[in-house]
Amino acid sequence: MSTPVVVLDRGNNTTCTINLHGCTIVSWRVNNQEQLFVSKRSVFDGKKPIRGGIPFVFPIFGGPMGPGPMPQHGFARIARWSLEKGPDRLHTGDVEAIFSLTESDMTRSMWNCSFKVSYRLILREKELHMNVVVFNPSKEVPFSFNLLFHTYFKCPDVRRCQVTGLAGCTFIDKTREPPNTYQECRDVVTINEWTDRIYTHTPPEHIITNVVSGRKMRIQKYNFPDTVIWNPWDKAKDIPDFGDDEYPNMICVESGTVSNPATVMPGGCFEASQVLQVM
Ligand code: TA6
Repeated sequence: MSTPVVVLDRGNNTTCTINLHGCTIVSWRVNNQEQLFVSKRSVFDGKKPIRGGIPFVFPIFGGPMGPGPMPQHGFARIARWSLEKGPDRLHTGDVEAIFSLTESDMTRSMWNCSFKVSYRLILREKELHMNVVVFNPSKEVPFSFNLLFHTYFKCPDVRRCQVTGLAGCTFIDKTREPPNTYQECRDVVTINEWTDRIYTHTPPEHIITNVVSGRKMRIQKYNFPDTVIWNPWDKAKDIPDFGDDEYPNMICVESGTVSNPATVMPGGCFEASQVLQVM
């Protein structure tokens, strides 16, 4: 069964849209130019995570801690979300939609928590605003989780991209065996090899240069303390839903709470947001 597709379109001749499969944003067009990478081998059956766009990683980042049905990067990427509100045009001309995810038989089979995730998107002319609230309805039990926007930005040649805002940050390098911790000594981060790094306690803003049409992409984040940088480089050949020759055309810069899980107390909530802006 294919996942529902939702389109937010600002219209008014400023072809500016986003398309979602489930709650993975699979397309974001600004002035009719696609800003996101989606592999030509990606699967859209709702059973396997989509290879590209902006997958929603929750309640874990990475592999499960032990045996069991919890998939890598959690269940949110393949869960059935509800379209709670919209798409609605706001008085500003922007378009808003709100999606929600609550526990189900599927989630309970993987994670014994009652929860509600509310995911609000606002599409502006050159910006995409993404806000998430995780609510704990329990009266007694807190829970902890990771949450991350696994954003695949499209680019003509990843080797020409530079990412600001990481100088001096500590990062976990997952390409090392075992993964080890280092400090970023470069002013800007570039990609010239397999790169898989969790930068911790990063500043609230990054700029990626040389994305689509040689433009820059600004990322502003709130309450997302970590930033993951990933490009599989030649490892793409080991990823079935990733074309062997596609890796030069994407860079993942992912805002999330990864190195330390977030904790929500009974009756409490966690809120975080990210704004993407084409410069
Ligand atoms: O965010 C980087 C990462 O954790 C990499 O280690 C790589 O596994 C990537 O995510 C893709 O994961 P996926 O489960 O979508 O194949």
